[in-house]
Amino acid sequence: MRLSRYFMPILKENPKEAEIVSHRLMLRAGMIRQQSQGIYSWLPLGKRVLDKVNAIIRDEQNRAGAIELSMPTLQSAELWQESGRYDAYGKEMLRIKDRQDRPMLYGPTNEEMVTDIFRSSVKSYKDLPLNLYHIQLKFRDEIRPRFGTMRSREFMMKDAYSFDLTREGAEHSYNKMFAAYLRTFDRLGLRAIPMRADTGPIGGKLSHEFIILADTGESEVFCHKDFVDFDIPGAHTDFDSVEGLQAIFDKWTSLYAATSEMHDEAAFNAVPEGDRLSARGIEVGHIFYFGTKYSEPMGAKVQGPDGKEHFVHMGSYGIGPTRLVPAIIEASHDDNGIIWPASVAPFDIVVINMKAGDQACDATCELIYAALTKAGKDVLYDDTDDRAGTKFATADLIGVPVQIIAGPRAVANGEVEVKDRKTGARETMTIEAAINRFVA
Ligand code: P5A
Repeated sequence: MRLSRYFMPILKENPKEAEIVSHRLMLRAGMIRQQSQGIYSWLPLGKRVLDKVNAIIRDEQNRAGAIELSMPTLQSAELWQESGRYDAYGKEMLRIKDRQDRPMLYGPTNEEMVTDIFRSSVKSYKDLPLNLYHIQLKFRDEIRPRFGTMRSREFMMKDAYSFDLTREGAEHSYNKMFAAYLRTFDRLGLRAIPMRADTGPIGGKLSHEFIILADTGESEVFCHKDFVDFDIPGAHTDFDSVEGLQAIFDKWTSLYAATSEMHDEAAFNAVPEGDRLSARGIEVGHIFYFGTKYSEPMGAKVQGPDGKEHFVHMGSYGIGPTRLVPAIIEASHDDNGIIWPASVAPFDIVVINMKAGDQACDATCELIYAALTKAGKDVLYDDTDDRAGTKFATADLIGVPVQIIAGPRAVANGEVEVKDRKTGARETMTIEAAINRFVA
């Protein structure tokens, strides 16, 4: 992508409305724009990151055996009247009427709708277990939308829903998502700790929030410090192994970890003082087991091996991609801007032409840009006629992991500089060596 033809509206000044660093940097880097309170557009640079986050989430959902579908954002109130949540959900639900005066709503979550899909076609235990997910916009009319897309009114959610014949089966489904979440957050460069949590309007008794420790987090959390170094399940984890996944779950729940709503002071005080971590955190995921809470009132049942009908045991599993992007920034930035983990960086490499219009600089940058693009890298080429200082500041701000800098003096020697955004380390090398370093 040539920057001169791209759309990346950088802000020079710090936006006044931004209270936390991730919000400030997302606005300054031209990643998002607020359209009305708590409702955002994702501009091209932000969209690239969001797509990469979603690709990792999707990959891990698929690995764990979940199946992707797509459900609408607008839902009929009737379904919610069946489950009893239409009145219970309160003011957070945006209620709308269509032209026939039929009550509709902008979905805050999809337990009812997916249960309706399930009951319309699954009739036998032989079709279980089943886990259906989508990555879709949601709307919650939050009292205090804030911190940009961290807590917005319209936001994206990966929501998965599992169906099993028995409670034991449902626990295995829960453990699959538990392990998939550990892997997902790890691949996003984050350390997320599962903590016992309140189930709120989703319901049920068993739930875990996945929390990233961060001073700007909205949740108050308490846990054993050893979680920070626990091993993440590997890529070859067997998601069909009941014992294997139970062992992962048991290990990751063997020490104290709870959000403030579930906090048990006495149990926490039993943890040796030096091992106690009391901190603030960002909730990036939340998983639930709620048994037959929706299947019973909505009549979602299957025929079991005993020939009788059984209400299915369900769970639901949410991740917030539009919250994860700022959460990653909270965890990875410096005074100059964002430092993206390679897995979600909007571009792999930025090529900086320090003197656009200079024949040798232009030719060198074109050569590198073409070679790296051909090798499958996402390359941003800063071919604008901005000052070199402005270009360096922009490259640092948008946090692309590698900068290849072509200035007249180095280029005259057939060389360029390669800068690592994270460490700031710079190396001068031949043009060929710079290309070869990034062409596998
Ligand atoms: C689980 C999937 C649910 O809604 N039903 C379907 C369950 N869970 S949840 O905890 O309420 O939300 C899941 C995740 O969505 C993100 N999230 C938000 N992100 C940005 N702005 C918001 N206002 C917002 N509300 C929820 C969080 O990552 C949460 O863990």
